[in-house]
Amino acid sequence: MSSERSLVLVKPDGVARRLTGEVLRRVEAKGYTLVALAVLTPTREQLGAHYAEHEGKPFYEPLVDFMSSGPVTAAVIEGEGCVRGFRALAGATNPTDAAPGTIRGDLGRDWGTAVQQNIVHGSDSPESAAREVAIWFPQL
Ligand code: IDP
Ligand code: MG
Repeated sequence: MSSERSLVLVKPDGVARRLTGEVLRRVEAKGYTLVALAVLTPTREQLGAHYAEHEGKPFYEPLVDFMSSGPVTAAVIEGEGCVRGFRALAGATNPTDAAPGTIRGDLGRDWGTAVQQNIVHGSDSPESAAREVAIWFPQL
């Protein structure tokens, strides 16, 4: 019995484009379980904690601006290997390079913005997932 969990976000571009259902459909079709779900507009403080590793990078301020620009759908998913598995579903960070068949490859593109608008976030390790779940779902 695995209880590996990952933190998935449908970013403001994905929510605005009505892609939450499409993202969750792919998560469920893959076989992962939805453990928690919320729609909220994150604060800059919350995003500062979530993206602490990127502080100081050229895209950091545009990233926080973008991520706080509107509602996101936050989800905790569960299943053996789901951290790596969701990253595979999401595809490469740059949506221009992301392979067809992936969320970013099928649904994303470069819009010429300072930060890549790439529809989803997924935790990059089980340790990151634990840290991120505590930020987005402190009740879990
Ligand atoms: P990830 O979301 O694939 O894990 P990270 O390197 O953690 O990618 O970067 C976080 C987010 O910051 C990305 O999803 C993307 O929106 C944005 N980003 C990352 N690198 C760049 C860049 O070089 N230019 C513009 N935006 C970037
Ligand atoms: Mg990342």
